[in-house]
Amino acid sequence: MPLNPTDLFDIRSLLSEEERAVQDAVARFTDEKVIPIIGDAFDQGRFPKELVPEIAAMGLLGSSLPEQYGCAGLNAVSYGLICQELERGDSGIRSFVSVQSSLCMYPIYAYGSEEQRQRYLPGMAKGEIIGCFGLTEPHGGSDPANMKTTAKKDGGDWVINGAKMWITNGNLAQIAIVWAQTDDGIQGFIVPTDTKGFAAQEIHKKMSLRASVTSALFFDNVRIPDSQRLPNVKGLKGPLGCLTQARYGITWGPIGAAQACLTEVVNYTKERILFGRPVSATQAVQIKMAEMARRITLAQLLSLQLGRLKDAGTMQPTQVSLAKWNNVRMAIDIAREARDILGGSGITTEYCPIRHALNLESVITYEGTETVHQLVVGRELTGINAF
Ligand code: TGC
Ligand code: FAD
Repeated sequence: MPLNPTDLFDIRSLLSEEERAVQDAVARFTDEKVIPIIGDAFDQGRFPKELVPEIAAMGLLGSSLPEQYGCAGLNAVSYGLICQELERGDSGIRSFVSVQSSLCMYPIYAYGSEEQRQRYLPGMAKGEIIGCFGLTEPHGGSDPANMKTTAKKDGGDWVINGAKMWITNGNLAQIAIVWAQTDDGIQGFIVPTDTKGFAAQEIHKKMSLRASVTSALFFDNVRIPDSQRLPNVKGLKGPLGCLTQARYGITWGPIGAAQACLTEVVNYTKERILFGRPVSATQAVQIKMAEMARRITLAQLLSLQLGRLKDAGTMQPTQVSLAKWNNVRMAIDIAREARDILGGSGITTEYCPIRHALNLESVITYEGTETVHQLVVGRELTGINAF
């Protein structure tokens, strides 16, 4: 039996029946609904919002949260597979799901009141309420402790002032999860985006994540009642706890992007005849493709074990950092190499590698830059904080 080129170690055999069913369903969606339109959407700089109802109907929003809130109650490995299959289509589609699930629904579930959970989670699972997550500020996202956005208590209300930068879904969202400095440390707020004083401005001229909405958010005396504050967390561990969820999913996503690039070059080089033989018959190209398969396999094993640790409740943030660093680096290297193997054809969005390579420039920066994750691992090894 020939091996599957994008799963040489048959990682799929390590999945449960339910996990395989989730993977198959999302793979079908990506093949049928995402891949046919995504090159054009990327060219046009357009998030394909028309896909949201089907993404929601498949249970991909907040998929790990309990069924009592209208969610699918899937395990962490299934969430990872969702991210992998969506990002095989495009990082922008995976980003939409990551932000809604891990950065918006998760904090409402983990830090919100029961009333907030009931009010928001079912509508968010249906894709009727879209969220965005405002942590990064214009003066430096790697150091969120140096937050300048403030929330001041005024009677029974809070008044928020400040700005957030690079916010995925910013102009799509009905609610923003906003992290702000208070007299009692950093706290999170659910801000309806139609509140007076709130403004979202889309960021244009992006060369990356073009099929995703990225915005700046502005808060000018935005007044919200205390019932919009997330009551069950204070301090930086609130937003960092959300990032751990999202970063976990991001360790899986780039595997899909890399698989798409490998598939593209395997097919292309069989047909491309140069110097009297297919390019795939040259040693240099075979070594490059073998290297891609090797690195994809290692990344798959890393994410699967991470998922099993997460499902067992023992996953540590340092492990997430190592996997995010490794897997995004793996994918961006593969996408760039695949682009090169396609020659001139590789510079258009007719073929996926350049789109994935450009997208991965964002993925390697957001959710903690590669350097941030290297320093997290370094700190674990040495006990010394070198930030
Ligand atoms: P430190 O001051 O030591 O820790 C503060 C508190 O947080 C706890 N903690 C964590 N909790 C959960 N998960 C983690 N990963 C955690 N890391 C730390 C920690 O235990 C402590 O708790 P307590 O109870 O003692 O107060 O902070 P640190 O030194 O660990 O943090 C430094 C650093 C650089 C690692 C952190 O600031 C950082 O991660 N910076 C990068 C910021 C970042 O990743 N921003 C991402 C913004 S969101 C985004 O990019 C979305 S893109 C989405 C998309 O489109 O897909
Ligand atoms: P900076 O923090 O200014 O970093 C600049 C450089 O300095 C980087 O190379 C970094 O690695 C390096 N550096 C930082 N500290 C150190 C150090 N101690 N030692 C050595 N080098 C260091 N944020 C949100 O809150 N919500 C979102 O939804 C969101 N979506 C995003 C979508 C996109 C497309 C992008 C590009 C970003 C998004 N972000 C979002 C922001 C993202 O998290 C930040 O861009 C990221 O955290 C880095 O922050 P920064 O861009 O300000 O870079």
